[in-house]
Formats: sequence, C-alpha cells, structure tokens
Amino acid sequence: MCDQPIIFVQPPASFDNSSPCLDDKQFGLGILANAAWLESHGYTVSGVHIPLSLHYGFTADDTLNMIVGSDPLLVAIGLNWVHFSDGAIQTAQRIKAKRPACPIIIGGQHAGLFAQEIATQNAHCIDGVILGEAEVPLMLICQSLRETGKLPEKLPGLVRGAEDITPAEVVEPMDGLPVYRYSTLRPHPLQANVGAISTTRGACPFNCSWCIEPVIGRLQGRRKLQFHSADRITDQIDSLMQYGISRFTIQDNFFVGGDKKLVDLANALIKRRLRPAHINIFAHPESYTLQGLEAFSGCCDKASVDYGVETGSRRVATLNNRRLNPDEVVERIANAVSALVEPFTWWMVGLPGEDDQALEETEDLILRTMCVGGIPRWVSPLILLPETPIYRDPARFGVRLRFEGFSEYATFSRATLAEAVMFSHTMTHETREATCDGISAASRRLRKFITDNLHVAESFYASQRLQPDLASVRGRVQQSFF
Ligand code: B12
Repeated sequence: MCDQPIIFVQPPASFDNSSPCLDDKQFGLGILANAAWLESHGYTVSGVHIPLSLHYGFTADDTLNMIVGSDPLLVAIGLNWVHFSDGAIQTAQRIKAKRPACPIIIGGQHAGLFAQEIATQNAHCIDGVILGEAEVPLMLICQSLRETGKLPEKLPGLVRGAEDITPAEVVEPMDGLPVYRYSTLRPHPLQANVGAISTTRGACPFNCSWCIEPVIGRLQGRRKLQFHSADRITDQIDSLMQYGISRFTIQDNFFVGGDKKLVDLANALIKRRLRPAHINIFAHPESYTLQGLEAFSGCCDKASVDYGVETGSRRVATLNNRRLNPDEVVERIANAVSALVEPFTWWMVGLPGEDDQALEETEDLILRTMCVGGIPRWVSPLILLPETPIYRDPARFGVRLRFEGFSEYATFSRATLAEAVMFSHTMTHETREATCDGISAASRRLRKFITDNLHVAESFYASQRLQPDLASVRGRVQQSFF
C-alpha cells in the first residue's frame, strides 16, 4: 500500500501578475469533484489554492514547498478558465524544477481546448493533459503510478503528444459521483459561507453562436446534457451546509430543465427540511414561469436569478442563433419580482452584428426591465473561445479573430484588471461593426447607461417587499470607471 498523496493545485493567473483581469479566488468544482472521487476510492488527496495562499501572505516558494513537501504520487493542476493559462504552466515548471521525478498532469475545460498544444510544447514539465471529465483517467493514472511508477502508455482522455485523441470514459450514472467539499483545497475560500453547486454535465442543447458550452460538453465526453437528480443535488447542498455553507449558486445548465427541475429541487429541499439562506441560479430569460419561480422563492430565505439577457436587439440575437422576445423578457422579470425572486440581468457587447442601433435597442431593454424590477448587474465583452460557431466560421459572422493559439489566449493571464478595463488588448476579436476599441467603448456606454438610469430600479423597489442590495450593484458598476 502506498500512501503518497495526490495533490490538486489551483494555479495563479500568473506568478507575475498580482492583479489579474478576472477573479482568481474561485474554487474549480472540477478539482473538488475529482478529489472527492479519488478519495472515495481510497486515495489520499489534498489540494493547494495558490492565489489564496499568496493572498494570505505565504510566499510563492513556501506555497510550492507545501505541494512538493508531501512527496506526491501525482500533482494535478487545474486549468479550467482561460486566465490561468500562464500560471498553470509556470506552476508545472516550478514544481518540476524542485522535484523532477514528480509526475504532473493538467486538466480542466480550458486545458481540454488546447490539450495537444499544451502537451507537445510543455513536455519538459508536464507529463500529460487530461481531456474532458477526469475521474476515470485520473484513477487509472494513479493505479498505474502505484503499480509501475509510470503513467499509462495509452489511456483514453490522456493526451501526451500529437497522437490521436480518444475521449475519456465518463462515470455513469452521474448520481454515482460522490459529493464534494470545499475543504479539499487550502487555504479556505474568501467567503466561507458561499458554495457553487454542480447540477449538470454534458452539452448544452442550445447553440448560441458565441457560446462554448455545447462544444465543451461534447469534448468533455457526454454528448447530451445530463442532470443530477433533485435528491442528489440536495445531498450536495446538505453536505455543504454541514460545513457552514449556507449561500449557494447554480451557474451551470440547470436552467435548461425549466420549471420541472426547479420545482423538484425546491420540493426535495423542503422535504429534507434544508433551508439555505440564499440560492442563486443562472438562467435564460424564458427558462422559468411564475410557477417555477414561486416554488423557488419558497425553498430558501433569499432567491435570485441571474438572467443572461445579453442583447436587446432581435436582429443581433437572430444572427447569433439566440432566441429573444423583448416583451417576454420584461414579462418574466416581472414574474420573478411578483414571486419574490430578485432578478439580476447580465448583458454582453462585441456580438456580431452589434451596431449603434443594436446598442440603442439594448439600452431600451435594460430600461424596460428596470421599470419592472430588473437589476442590471454587469456588461461583459464577449470572450470568443475556440470551437464556437463564430470561431469556426468567422467570415459568416463578419468577425476577425485576434486570438487563435493557447499562448495568444494567455494574454488573459498577463493583463491586469486596470488594463482590461481601460484598454482593449484582451479583446479576442473585432466585428464588422466594431473595432476592439469600439467594443470597449460599447461596454463603457452600457455601463454608463446603467449608472445613469439605475434610479429607475431604485424607485421601483422603494415600494416593494423585495429589497435587493442595489447599493452594491451601483458601487460595482461605478467603480469600473475609475
Ligand atoms: C459553474 C461555472 C462557473 C462558476 C464557478 C464554478 C466553479 N466553482 O468551478 C462561476 C460563476 C464562478 C464561474 C465563473 C467564471 N466562468 Co465559468 N463556468 C461554470 C460552468 C457553467 C460549469 C463548470 C463546472 O463547475 N462544472 C462542473 C465540474 C464538475 O465540471 P468541469 O469543471 O467540467 O470539470 C471536469 C473536467 O473539466 C475536469 N477538470 C476540471 N478541473 C480539473 C482539474 C484537474 C487537475 C483535472 C485533472 C481535471 C479537471 O474534470 C472534471 C470532472 O470530470 C462552465 C460551463 C459548463 N457548462 O461546464 C463555465 C465555464 C467553465 N466558465 C467560463 C468562464 C469564461 C468563466 C468566467 C471567466 C466568466 C467571466 N467572464 O468572468 C468566470 C471566471 C471564473 C473564475 N475563476 O473566477 C467558461 C470557461 C471558458 C474558458 N476556456 O476559459 C465556461 C466554459 C463557460 C462559457 N460558456 O464560456 N463559472
């Protein structure tokens, strides 16, 4: 029996960038899920969250020594989001320099998009990249390391060079996956009472031209979207509540299940007498009717929905294969308010076809939604990722790509927050209608529109039972101008 641990690592965006352009304090659910899986199969696991370790005052060297000091069987570095690109490779380099014999693999959604490029260009410090869901490949790798001291020569889902890629086997049925806990990664999260819940895996059935989720789902190994049962999601919530987590967010494709899945979850929570302080769910505007929203607000102290409305222009929506009926958006937001669910709205700029008139239509919809209680939360410039419909056929959408390979996307590791807000070098593309600077200007224009008109939502809530925290919304948008 070998007790060498498997160490999971959340890398920094870059060791050279202490103020990254996107948040670096999240806990990747993929890491937590894989750690729980290995642990349930008898392996010793632990994990280090490097950005938090640096945030709490440890030096980079102390943090890396914590990783190698336990003589790991395997170090598994998470690269789920684009802005950790440089940091993931640097972490592998630094660990290899300290302990050349230690096997190091990288996995996660972003790594999967560039698996061969990462594996071939970093063979000196990375022993392999796992493409897709990693539970099964990780276990086979650990078995092989225990038995032979080497990684398997050939393993579905493990990419070691330019060879053909075979997808990883995935765990079926999905409810057989063990629940995860945040304490796998140390130090502890910034907000100890907040947790994200994973409810689905596999490809989103929608096909919005800018979104990677249909592609990623398939690339990860499941052709179709699969849901955890309401009972299994409740088990996960129950387990996290025992660790003091009381505020939950569901940001995956749960909304695709509409009212049915939401009502089932609400009923399961009520039946088990679990009452979270807050549940937040991401959704498309048409996902839920009054019936689902009422069940939702009945199962927790505070319920909120992040509506990804994205644009107010029907022409832009149609061009990008996105359903949009502005009247219905307004009606659904009004439904949320009457069900006592806080409705936040999220908007995008840099979409193909987005001209001045489209931006005016978006402003109009922002205003119409505010009149019924919609709270505009943020405006994001589109990050155009590989393999999306626009990326595959940019000419059809009137788009010029600026980023193609892994190292170009790693610009997100190097840009600081201030640079990303003030300049446009993190823009992944230009459209026929807008240059990079034009997309930055559109983002500022909509954020300015929001701050100039937020008083509409403020007056709306002056006479409502629902009392969302509008001051923090105003503060965050206003702050983005300084
Ligand atoms: C939930 C979610 C979030 C949650 C947090 C989730 C969390 N704590 O992990 C929140 C809302 C915070 C979030 C934020 C962001 N997200 Co997000 N998010 C998702 C979402 C919807 C689900 C991810 C998830 O947790 N799945 C459940 C787990 C179990 O699955 P998994 O992550 O795929 O993990 C499996 C494998 O990938 C692999 N794996 C994963 N990690 C690791 C690590 C190792 C070591 C190994 C070996 C394997 C491995 O094994 C896992 C289990 O089989 C995905 C899209 C999707 N439908 O998958 C987008 C997605 C991952 N997010 C994305 C983005 C862009 C962001 C943001 C940058 C958005 C923004 N502009 O701010 C931020 C930044 C994140 C940050 N670090 O701050 C992109 C990533 C694209 C990219 N290549 O970078 C995605 C694909 C969405 C999209 N449509 O573009 N996100």
